[in-house]
Amino acid sequence: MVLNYSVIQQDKSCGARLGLLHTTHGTVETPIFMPVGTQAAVKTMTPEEVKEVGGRLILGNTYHLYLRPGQELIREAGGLHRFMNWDGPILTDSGGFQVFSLGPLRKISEEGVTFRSHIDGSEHFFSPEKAVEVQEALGSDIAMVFDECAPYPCTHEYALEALKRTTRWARRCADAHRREDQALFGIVQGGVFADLRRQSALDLVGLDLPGYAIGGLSVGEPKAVMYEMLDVTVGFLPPEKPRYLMGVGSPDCLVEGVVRGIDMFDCVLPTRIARNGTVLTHHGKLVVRNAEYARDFDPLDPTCDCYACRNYSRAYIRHLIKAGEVLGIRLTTIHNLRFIQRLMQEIRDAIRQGNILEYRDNFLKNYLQA
Ligand code: PRF
Ligand code: ZN
Repeated sequence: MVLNYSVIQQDKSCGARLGLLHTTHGTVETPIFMPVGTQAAVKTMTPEEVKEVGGRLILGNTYHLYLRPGQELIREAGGLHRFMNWDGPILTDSGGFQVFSLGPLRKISEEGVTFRSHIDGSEHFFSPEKAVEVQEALGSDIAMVFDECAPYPCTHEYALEALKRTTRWARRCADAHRREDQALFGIVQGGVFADLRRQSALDLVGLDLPGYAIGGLSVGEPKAVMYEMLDVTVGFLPPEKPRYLMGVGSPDCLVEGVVRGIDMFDCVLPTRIARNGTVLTHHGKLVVRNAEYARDFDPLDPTCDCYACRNYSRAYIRHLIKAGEVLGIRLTTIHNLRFIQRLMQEIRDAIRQGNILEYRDNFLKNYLQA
């Protein structure tokens, strides 16, 4: 088995668990947050810097890398790890979500999706088989099935059709998948409908894949609805396999996801908000770009151990961002990724010590009061 997951400790009063995920490129502890490197780079960061802030498993995007520079070029480079100089594990998203986000630029059929490139408008066709072929060429440690993420809101009828297609496509992905050093995860869909989440999870579990993601959430629905869907879905997933909540990464959702039994997360949020001058702290978000920080010579977060907080002030970083100096957004990115990685470390420590629910309540009290 290429991917071996083991639960080290299961919390008694909630779904939270500690685990070890063994991949072709090393072992990582779960729950884990995966920084997003859409175009074979975590924006503004070197792999060494990603490691220094605690990043261990990163995400790449099939859609983007297929369009540019193309999977054959990456194969020629010796695979995505070699190409980008990251020797740790990589997970690639299938392109399903990105292609479906293109709106009027795409056309869906049973065979696959025809879409136009957001770069030059050229026409392309993606199918489950193509998504597997591209991910095998990239050589990621974990590949994702090609799924259809239903929009929010949508009807029960639409969500049912999307989930049934997602299951059929998952089977085609599994049949096409050859690489033994790569694990292929399924993706549960079903919109915000409990009966559909149940059906999707049961159908996919029947395919006996090495891990399962929960897709189609955090697409505009209220957080309470997302939490309810997590509770329903996790209940039908096998406890011995890893569970990945796709595209979720706000600090409160990470903590709430973990207590519901999620092991893996990814999100552009920490890196994206960093680039517009917003940083994460235990007391909520801080918009360091704002005028109120012009003469604030404290670090972004006085309790943070990151390179930015050890060396620079809010006033200086605000100045860099206002002046368009790229160092500014590099520093906010380093800080935000470090904040999230420390949060995950605190979460794992709390599970280990048996007080994750207490940790959650205390974290949310501070984080959401702001
Ligand atoms: N499917 C895929 N990638 C995703 C999602 C999904 O539903 C989401 C939804 N939050 C984020 N990324 N393939
Ligand atoms: Zn910091």
